[in-house]
Amino acid sequence: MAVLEKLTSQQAIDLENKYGAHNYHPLPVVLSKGEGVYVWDVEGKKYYDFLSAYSAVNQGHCHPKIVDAMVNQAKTLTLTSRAFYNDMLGQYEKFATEYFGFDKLLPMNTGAEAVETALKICRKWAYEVKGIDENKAEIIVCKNNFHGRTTTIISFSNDPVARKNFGPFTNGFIKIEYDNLQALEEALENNKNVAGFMAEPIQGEAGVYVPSEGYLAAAKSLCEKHNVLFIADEVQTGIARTGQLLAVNHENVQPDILILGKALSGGAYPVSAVLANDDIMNVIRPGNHGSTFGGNPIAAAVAIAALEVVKDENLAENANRLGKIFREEIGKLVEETKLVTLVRGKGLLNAVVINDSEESDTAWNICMKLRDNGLLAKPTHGNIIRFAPPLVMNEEQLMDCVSIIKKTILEFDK
Ligand code: IF1
Repeated sequence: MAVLEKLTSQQAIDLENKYGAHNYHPLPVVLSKGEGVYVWDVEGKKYYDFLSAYSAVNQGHCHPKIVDAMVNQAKTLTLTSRAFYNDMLGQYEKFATEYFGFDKLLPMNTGAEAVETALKICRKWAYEVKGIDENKAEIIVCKNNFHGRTTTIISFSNDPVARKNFGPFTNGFIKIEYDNLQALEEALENNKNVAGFMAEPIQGEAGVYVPSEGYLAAAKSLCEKHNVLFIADEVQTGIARTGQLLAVNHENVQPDILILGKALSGGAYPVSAVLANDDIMNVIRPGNHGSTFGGNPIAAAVAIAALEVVKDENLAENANRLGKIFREEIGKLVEETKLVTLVRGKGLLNAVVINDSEESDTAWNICMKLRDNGLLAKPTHGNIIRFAPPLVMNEEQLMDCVSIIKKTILEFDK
């Protein structure tokens, strides 16, 4: 028997169930091909992808320019480790730092690793530059955050499912209400040991929670006033998803530390990064931090191509324009049916709230029907459905999707 054979959907699901850890509860659809805004299941049914691998596939599935960069580099040199130099990393670092406007970049692979990296840089800066006593530094984070799944990161999560029985946890974090400037001001004023404030510009996992206008800019100036680093986790909101290159750009904020992942590679390869200026990044010296794969030549080639696609194809502009149309159209649906209470979001990161309890299975059932009708989306928190298609979508495709969503939800309302 060949190791790899063509499977039916049920066979693929059965294999994962039997041989894989049960750390996910996927929507039952088995995908085997992707192109642009579309994916196909193993039986050949075509779907619009409205998750984009949680915003990793902003540039669309299997973007030819990104795939070519990956394949060409894979045939030339894949990995050297950082024990030696490679001829791609420096070019990528120059390109990406100029692209985002920072002095330096530290390459990692996954979002969680980049968050960990940012926290370590922030702490070291606190001791060596700000002058906080060793082991006393605190970092302010927000309630209902999602920054990944490592032990330190779940230490400041308040999701019981993500935390339960994974303790003991890492100290040194202060949790405040999101979108609450007074809470931030109090946390900063009462404590000389605060090193940083880390936030998602839009809370993704919390259900695409967009903070009040001006929140990020005001939070940044409060941080400046208290000599505290403003750390933006743009792993999900970055790379054109919200209608600007970065979500902080909506408020003209330059973070002290920027965290990127997901779409930094167009979903082709795990690539993440932390960016900062020299006064901060220079606290990191040989031996302090690293990763076998971080900064490898394939990652460098893929990330350059992925970032070029974002500019070449005006993805931020497109996300901004289509996002407005999407919220306007779904807004009409909110008027039409009691089943949907609201639509919120920015650019093409949007969510609708279903008028039912978090324990109900209504949103799940709607997603199953959307699947049957050729559109893939996933519920979060039981009653919220996230809608985040690849940013290469055009208006005609978007209107097609809007009509699938409307039709499906109105069927439910009968
Ligand atoms: C999963 C959510 C999205 C993130 C931010 C860091 C990371 C993430 C702001 C870690 C990851 C993911 C991971 C994914 C679900 C997902 C997610 F629903 F949890 F919130 F995107 F909406 N910072 N987000 O959103 O990045 O280590 O995963 O590369 O399956 O857990 P990672």
